[in-house]
Amino acid sequence: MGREKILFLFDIDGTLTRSRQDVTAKMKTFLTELCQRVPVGLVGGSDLAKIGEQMGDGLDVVKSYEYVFAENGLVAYKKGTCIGKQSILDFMGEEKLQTFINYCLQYMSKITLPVKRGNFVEFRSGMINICPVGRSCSQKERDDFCNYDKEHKMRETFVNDLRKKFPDLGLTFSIGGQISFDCFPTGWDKTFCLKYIQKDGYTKIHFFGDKTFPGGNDYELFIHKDVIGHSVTSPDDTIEQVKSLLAEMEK
Ligand code: M1P
Repeated sequence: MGREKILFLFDIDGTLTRSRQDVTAKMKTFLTELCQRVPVGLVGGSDLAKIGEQMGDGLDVVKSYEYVFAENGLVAYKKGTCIGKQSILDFMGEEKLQTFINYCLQYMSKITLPVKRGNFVEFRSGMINICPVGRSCSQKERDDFCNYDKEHKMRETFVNDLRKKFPDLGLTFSIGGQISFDCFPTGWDKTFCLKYIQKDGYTKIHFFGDKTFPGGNDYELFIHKDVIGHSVTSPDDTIEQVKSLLAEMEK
């Protein structure tokens, strides 16, 4: 690998794990071995608690990788230490925030779905996650909503409505997972994590993500000029692509 300073950066849902599922033993072993060869970073849309739960380390996940970026990097850790945290509350202010949340709750109160559960608005540090079916749904209800949404475009319609209703709030709406969408200030997408990484002088940043298409929450980072983007189709595909890349680099 010569004098290159290389970082491998991974999206989580759909890339290292199945959507909102726990990491497999196979992937965990693979990542542990990879970390011994190159610095590894994680960049997920979820909050830190969910990332820790999925990756099997709880909140200690921040100590297992060179970087852990939760909420797209709006909550950032390097070698186990918090190096940055953004606040959507500071960005929007209470009044605008409440107007926005109230509107979303009102909108969701008017739609009928096959099932509705609880936890429709999740307020995070740097973003708000809106979930029409409710985050407390079961795995089966999650999968059912995901299929229902493919047909009925509930989230797409909701997001289009929000774009029209709130053109001046400076928010971006991103459908990154199966049942919800994220709302965050424009520019606070996954490229946000680069402001921490770039300080550390990497000459090559390889990023692996599954939602690399326009509108997907990996897109902006995937196409960023300072990043070599790799589009994957599943956790197994990620392992195969990383293996090929390592073999290529070691030639
Ligand atoms: O990491 C992708 C997304 O994962 C979850 O989405 P969902 O619950 O809809 O499958 C959420 O944590 C979301 O914020 C995140 O972007």
